[in-house]
Amino acid sequence: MVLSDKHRETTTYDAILNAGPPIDLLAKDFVTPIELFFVRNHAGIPQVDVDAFRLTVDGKVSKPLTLTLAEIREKFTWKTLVATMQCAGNRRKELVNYHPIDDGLAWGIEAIGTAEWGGVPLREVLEAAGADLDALHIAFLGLDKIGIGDDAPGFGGSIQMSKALSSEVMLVLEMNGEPLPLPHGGPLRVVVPGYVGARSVKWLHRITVQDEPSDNKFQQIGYKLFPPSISAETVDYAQGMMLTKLPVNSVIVRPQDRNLLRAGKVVVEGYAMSDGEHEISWIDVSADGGQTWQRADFLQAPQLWTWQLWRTEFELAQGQYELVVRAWDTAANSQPETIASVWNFKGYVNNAWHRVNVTVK
Ligand SMILES: Nc1nc2c(c(=O)[nH]1)N[C@H]1C(S)=C(S)[C@@H](COP(=O)(O)O)O[C@H]1N2
Ligand SMILES: [Mo]
Repeated sequence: MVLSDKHRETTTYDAILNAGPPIDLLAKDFVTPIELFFVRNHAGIPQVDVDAFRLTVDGKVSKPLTLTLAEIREKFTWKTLVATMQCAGNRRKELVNYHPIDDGLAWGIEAIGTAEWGGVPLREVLEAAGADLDALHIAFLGLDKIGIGDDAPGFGGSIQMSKALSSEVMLVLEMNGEPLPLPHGGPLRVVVPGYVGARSVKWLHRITVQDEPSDNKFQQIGYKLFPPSISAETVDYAQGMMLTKLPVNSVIVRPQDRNLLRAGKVVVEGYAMSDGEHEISWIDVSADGGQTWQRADFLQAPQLWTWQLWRTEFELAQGQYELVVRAWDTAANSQPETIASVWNFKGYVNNAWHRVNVTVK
């Protein structure tokens, strides 16, 4: 794990852990090893007593539930799903370089990882609680304390009922075949494939069926998108767009910006990701700043809910090169060309064409 000073903040509880893998090791494997999987926390990691732990399911339900971890395992259908998790702040650094952003972590391209998640469908738990399926939202609450004092609220967020009932949304107890590690929300988290990472609430202990989105500050203020014209001074948070699905994105992982390369065959590789509901269908790579393009090869068959790893080669003579990548998904969604058109003062969901400048000697 690489911890920069920027990624260390402190509360009265403990240091806030935020970390990502070294880029050399990013997206080398289709399933990310746990030690290379980014961690994004807004507060200290809570110490959870697994024996005393109970998940509460309440709100618009006919049979409110309090479940132990063992009951969650036993009462519902166990399944595994390989899915990519990506922070809404991934690639924020490029936005910051274009125009300053006060808030959030200046992530490079490393706030993304893919795991095999083990757990049970959220839908079955909602059905067991007799959830009113006409209710509009499902709210999640974590055990971590945002702020100081025992009455400080946990990190929370919500998704629409229609997404909550989809088979890919899971209550997760295992990651890559191991008990869910504490930094990733152990013993229990929700995983909402295709959505910004913030909806995959960690240290989950309460699920509430309700008609309004969560009133948690990470739903009402954080993780809202605004057009480039809105600033911290002019913002009315009530007008913001709550982030849900991630837009199509693609990133050059190797070589890295400002790398010095040997003339001849240059391998370019990276990842691409859509909203998960659509597979990536085409990845275009340029070595001349976007004037000419060639199609990259996929390193595995496209699949739903995961990233697409890709690679291509160029024959490059001495000189300066701007490598660029852009992708499409099967619904013909693609990426905007410029950072200017996606810049937003919170620094979310940057999916502009990704550019890397290299020197070939
Ligand atoms: N309880 C809780 N859940 C949380 C967070 C948090 O700070 N507290 N961070 C969210 C954000 S912003 C992201 S991107 C993902 C990151 O999951 P990971 O740390 O397992 O990669 O967790 C989400 N769930
Ligand atoms: Mo995030």
